[in-house]
Amino acid sequence: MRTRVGIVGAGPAGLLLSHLLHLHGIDSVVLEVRSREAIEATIRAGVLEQGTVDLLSETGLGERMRREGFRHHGIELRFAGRGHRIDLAALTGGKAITVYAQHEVIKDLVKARLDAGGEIHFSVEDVNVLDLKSTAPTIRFRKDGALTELACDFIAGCDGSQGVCRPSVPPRALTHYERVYPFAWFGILAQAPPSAEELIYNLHDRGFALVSTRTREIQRLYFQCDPKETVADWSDDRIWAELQTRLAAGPGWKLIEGPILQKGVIGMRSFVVEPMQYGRLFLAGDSAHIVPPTGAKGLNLAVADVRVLAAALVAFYRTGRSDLLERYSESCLRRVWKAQRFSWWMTSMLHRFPGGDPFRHRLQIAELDYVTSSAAAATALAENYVGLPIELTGA
Ligand code: RFL
Ligand code: PHB
Repeated sequence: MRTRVGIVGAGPAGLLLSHLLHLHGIDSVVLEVRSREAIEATIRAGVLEQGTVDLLSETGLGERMRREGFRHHGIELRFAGRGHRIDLAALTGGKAITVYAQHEVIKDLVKARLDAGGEIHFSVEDVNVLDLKSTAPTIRFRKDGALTELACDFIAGCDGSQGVCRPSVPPRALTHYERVYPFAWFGILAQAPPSAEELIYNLHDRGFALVSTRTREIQRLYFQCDPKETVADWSDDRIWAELQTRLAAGPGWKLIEGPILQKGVIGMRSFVVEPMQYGRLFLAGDSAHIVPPTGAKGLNLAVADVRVLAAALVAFYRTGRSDLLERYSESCLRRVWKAQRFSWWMTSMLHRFPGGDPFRHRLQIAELDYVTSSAAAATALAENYVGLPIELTGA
């Protein structure tokens, strides 16, 4: 087997890269360890930045998103029992976010690739990336038990935080930056109508809570918990009582409850690897960086990376120039670190840290007070939340 770009991982990064390359006539093959059913059913992100929405729309993937997604022009920051609206659109010249589940984006991408004759191999095993420093890197894998080799010009490592691509780079070639937070998120999907028209990020003495949505019938809610806690520790009644307590905001507001359809505990960490390239292997998305979910940036960063990578590969195949590929890591990392800063800042402002340091808590309240009362501070939050621009220098 031979292709120009071998792509490891059919997450948002890998599938979108394959789609963007196809639109420029560049062939690729995507290899995925899980089944199509599994990737289309995994519950993860929900918030798409304005730039992500624009890119999906411009490349023919926006039809269902426009119909079924929810465009939100603001978010609420709630603390000390009171809500404060951040008017994203007014503060950013009309930009907004769209709430449309990651697995719906995945379904749209898989369908677009398969309809266009694209090659995605699901449920492959034993994936290995080889000869990364040569001009002919190879991916070896098992499909239906048979060992197969895919010869490539380039390999895109889009295999997420637990993939094989990053660990295949000699350790001394990479620098890791990491911060692990002393708390986690407990996430649920509940069958209930929305309790609010916009997302609510809430700080309470008992910890963080987040009200998000999926559809008119299904809501997505999160609350801060101890990383050691498990789903078994939280009965449905206990979950609703905790959420009601944390989100209480006077007599006029109540969280609407309903049957809980899914529960999970999500660890929180910040992680970046530098550089995002080794020879002809390019890392994109979660394989190169992880953000805590408080800023809603992970999927959006994956999209930004592959946009830069696709532009660099298109330039290479059109004109033979490789300078954009050489600058790929540097271009992405500037934006990655800004998203890291924003995600760390949102996380630090909105969570209770174990030990209950009263000084830190006062600072958090002061920060929230400042962000919700100063146009300058609110604008800084808004422009980061809707997404900083993607710089495609020289493309
Ligand atoms: P993915 O989505 O993890 O996809 C990687 C794919 O690679 C496959 N794979 C392999 N394939 C072949 N060979 C191997 N050896 C392989 N090893 C792994 C995997 O099966 C998988 O299909 O990475 P990608 O494409 O980089 O996308 C990143 C995003 O998925 C992630 O950043 C977001 O989900 C993060 N995130 C959010 N991001 C946002 O932008 N907005 C949000 O609102 C948001 N909310 C969230 C989130 C992540 C969450 N969790 C569960 C961590 C909310 C949550 C709860
Ligand atoms: C979600 O809807 O899953 C979601 C929303 C906002 C976040 C993280 C996750 O910050």
